[in-house]
Amino acid sequence: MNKTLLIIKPDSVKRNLIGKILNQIIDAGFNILAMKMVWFSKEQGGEFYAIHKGKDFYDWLVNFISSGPIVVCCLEHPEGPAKLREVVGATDPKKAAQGTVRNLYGTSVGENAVHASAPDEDPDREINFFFGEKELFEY
Ligand code: DAT
Ligand code: MG
Repeated sequence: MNKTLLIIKPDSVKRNLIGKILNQIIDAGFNILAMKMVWFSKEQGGEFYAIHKGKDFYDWLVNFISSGPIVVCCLEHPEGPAKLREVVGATDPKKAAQGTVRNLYGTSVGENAVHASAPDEDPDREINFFFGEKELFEY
C-alpha cells in the first residue's frame, strides 16, 4: 500500500465539508492511517509550502492555509498519491473533472478545498511533516 497526504483546507472546514470529503475519500478505497485537526502559524504554513516560495501566489497561499483549522490525513491506497490526485481533481476547480473533490467543493484556484501530495514531490516529506512513523495505524 502506498501512503499519501490529504489536507482538508480552511475553506472546507469553515463550510462544514469535512464529513462529505472524508466519505468520498473512503468510498474511493483509501484507508486513514492517521488524522488530526491543526491550525498552522504563518511560519508553519510557509515551511509546508516552501516548494512554492518565490511564486506570485506564495504569500496568498501561506495566509490562506493558516487562516483557520485544517484536517490533515495520512492515507493509503494501492495506487497511492496518483489515485488521490485523481479523486481530488485539477488545481483549478473550473478545470477539475466532474465529481472530483475540487469540482464539487472548490470555489477558486486558491480556495480549492483540499491539498493532495504530488506523486513526484516527495509525499513522505509531507507525511513526516505531521506524523511520526509510530502514529500510523496498520490495517
Ligand atoms: P496542487 O495543489 O494541485 O498541487 P500547486 O502545487 O501547483 O497545485 O499549487 C499549490 C496551491 O497553491 C494550490 O492548491 C492553490 C495555490 N495556487 C496554485 N496556483 C495558484 C494561482 N495561480 N493563484 C492562486 N493560488 C494558486
Ligand atoms: Mg502541489
